[in-house]
Amino acid sequence: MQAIYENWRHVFKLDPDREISDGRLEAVCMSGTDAVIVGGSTGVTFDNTVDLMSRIRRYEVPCALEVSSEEAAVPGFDHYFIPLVLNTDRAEWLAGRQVEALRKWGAFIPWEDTSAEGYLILNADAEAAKLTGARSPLDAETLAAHVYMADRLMRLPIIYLEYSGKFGDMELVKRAARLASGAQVFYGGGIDNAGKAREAAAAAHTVIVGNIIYEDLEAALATVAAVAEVPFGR
Ligand code: 1GP
Repeated sequence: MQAIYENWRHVFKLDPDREISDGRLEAVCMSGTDAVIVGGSTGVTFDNTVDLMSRIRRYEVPCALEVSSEEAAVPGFDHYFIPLVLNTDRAEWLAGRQVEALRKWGAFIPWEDTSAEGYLILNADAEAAKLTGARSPLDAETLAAHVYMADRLMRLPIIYLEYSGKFGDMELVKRAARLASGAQVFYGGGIDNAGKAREAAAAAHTVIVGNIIYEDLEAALATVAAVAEVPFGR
């Protein structure tokens, strides 16, 4: 069975903890992006997640939730992504909190619509890096080892190279995507114009655009067409 995200090349990520007007949300949802992911590192609650989901649901765009806390797991999304942070020594972010949540909710999870993401947080200044104690940056060989771990040993369906807030090293991203034999490589971080979107689209399977939506909507919207221009063979 084909995963819903398999053909996603461009994704907008919206943070439930940030305000977005109806007009701007409409522009994002009608932009031609392949999907919207709802997620954030801090301040994500059940209420602000339900609220954002129901507003996105006015549009046809596929809508997924990246579940980063048990309290904010809201039913009704098309797909659920569960991040497992691979480059941290704090096991709670790899399989600790997740196991705690599964003890309670494991029997109720829509497994067909749920995928694990092997998260590599590569910008030490990112909120998520501080929160999880991510070891970053990683040199090329260490990154490659993490890709082998995620892709070959753990056989995770997705590897998420997270540079949140900073445009990453596209050579590293390219290398990771080339090494991944089964995993789909998501790239996110610092895409704030069409040029960076094109570069990221040439390096990764899927490009995720977040913050610029809130800073410069026109620039954010321009990334959709930019990614569509770049062919990518898996
Ligand atoms: C954040 O990877 C996404 O989780 C996107 O990053 O906000 O820097 O675009 P930016």
